[in-house]
Amino acid sequence: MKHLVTSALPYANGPIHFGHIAGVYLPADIYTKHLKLKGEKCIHISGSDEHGVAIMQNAQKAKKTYQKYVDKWHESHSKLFDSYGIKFDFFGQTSSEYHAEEVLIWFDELYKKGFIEKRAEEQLQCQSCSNYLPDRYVEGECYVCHYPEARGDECPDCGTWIDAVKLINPVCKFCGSKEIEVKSVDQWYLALSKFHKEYREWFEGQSKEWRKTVTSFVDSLTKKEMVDRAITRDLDWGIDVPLDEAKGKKLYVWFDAPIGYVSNTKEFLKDSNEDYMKDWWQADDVAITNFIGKDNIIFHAIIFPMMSLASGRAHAVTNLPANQYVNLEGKQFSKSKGWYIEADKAVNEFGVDALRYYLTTLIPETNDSSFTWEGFEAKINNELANNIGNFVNRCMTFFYKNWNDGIAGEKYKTFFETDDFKELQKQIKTINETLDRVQIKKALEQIMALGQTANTFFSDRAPWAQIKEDDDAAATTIAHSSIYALSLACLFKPYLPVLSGKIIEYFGDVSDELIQDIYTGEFKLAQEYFASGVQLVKKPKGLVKKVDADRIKELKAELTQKS
Ligand code: B3M
Ligand code: ZN
Repeated sequence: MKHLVTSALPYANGPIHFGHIAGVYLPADIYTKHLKLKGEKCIHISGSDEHGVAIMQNAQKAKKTYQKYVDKWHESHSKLFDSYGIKFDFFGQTSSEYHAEEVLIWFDELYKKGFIEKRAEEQLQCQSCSNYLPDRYVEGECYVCHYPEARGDECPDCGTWIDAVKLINPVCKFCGSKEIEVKSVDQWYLALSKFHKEYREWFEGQSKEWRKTVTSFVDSLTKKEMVDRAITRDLDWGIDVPLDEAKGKKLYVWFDAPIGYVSNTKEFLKDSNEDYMKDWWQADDVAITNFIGKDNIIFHAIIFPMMSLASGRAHAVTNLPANQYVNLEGKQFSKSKGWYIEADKAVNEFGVDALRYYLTTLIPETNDSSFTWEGFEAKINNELANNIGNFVNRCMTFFYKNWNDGIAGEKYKTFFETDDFKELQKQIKTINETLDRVQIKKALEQIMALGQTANTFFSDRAPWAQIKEDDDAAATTIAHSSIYALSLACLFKPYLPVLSGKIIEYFGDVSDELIQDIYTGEFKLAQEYFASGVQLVKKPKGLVKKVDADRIKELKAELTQKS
């Protein structure tokens, strides 16, 4: 099986916060790294989502051209991901030429097959500036809950999916005028209703192992029927609708965005001998995993699969690990209300491992979770530093000090005859399986439990006491403990790139094959490697820096003052 992993394309329209990182990009990154470490063929594709009304409005506010505006955010997001050790095989842009090309192929295919149809739609038009007012270009009172600032696409208060023509007292967001009329305008619709039966067949077959949060939501929306959706807009930013009749119209952002997974794969492979269609999107031996937040389920579980299958252009998603939300100290992140932590500053201050560790424990797989500064402090100090940092550090320091010339192979060999070794292998296999099922948080807990086992192994034997009476026994303890240490380093590789790298460095020449052999619990190469004895090549230094409690108090106070 080959693996095509995608992360939701972030809007090039504002900063990325911990919720995005823990909900989408970090789990996708860890999953990809896991697969690659196992030696599986795998690519991780994403990119900026650069169309849509929200972006147009903010670009206008910032007095920038749309292109300059999205380019700026694209660059800023790329840097942020980098600083978090989040790697993509390709991270593209939906405003690019290659993307528009691919989108037009999809449109043509769907159009030819009768899945795109023209219909007259009632739409609002401002009589003062004469703009049509799709989506967020109009605001007014919600006709369901009477919240006064409902937008043309959604009411932020009650969540109703708004029909803009029904808004009470609508206001034009271009010019502020209230002189608004309802006009009949032609738009093109994606005929989801025509594909209902085929869609349900696919969905029922495919989603058996999906999270309940996803399947019950999709069932509620599609079991009885599917509703057609307009995929064109009267705007001046987006991909042109390729029909003479539709001159001046653009494709709706949510029509083009998911095709970005495909176009970015194409761009990634353009100079290789692989074909993005034959070898990936249309190949039977490829598993497609889309990492998304729960607000994107409709498009990834219903609309894009329908587009893929109805057009015949691509296979639809295999697994859809959609996550819930991450809050900040119990409330939603809000940049405008100051309830916010800048992700780039945090990683600069505390380092990539500390943030990746804590954010992994917050992955909201089944329920919303909450970032708290105290939680951060506790997790880093009590778990990462006390469990892992301490064990590896004590073991390596003792090793370096007492056996500077190395420990002979026979001291290692005996480990592989013990039940402890069998147990270690078993635990590693379990961790692998947990990650295969995309239970990223649970697998980290299992690795931490292994850390606990290693700690106990080390403390029970007390090599500092052993060495006073029996040098051989102490050397054996350290040899066996260092097998645990290197195993932990390999298992942490997808999670904590820096810590893992530092531990591996102590051992000197560790090949990728050896890492893979340990990572998968095989220990074939590992037994050979250890049989020739080990000499540490670097003086061990503190591995995990503790988080300062006073600094945490300051940060917490800063947050509450700002809001
Ligand atoms: N741009 C929405 C979001 O970040 C979005 C996802 C597109 S994936 C094709 O919530
Ligand atoms: Zn107006």
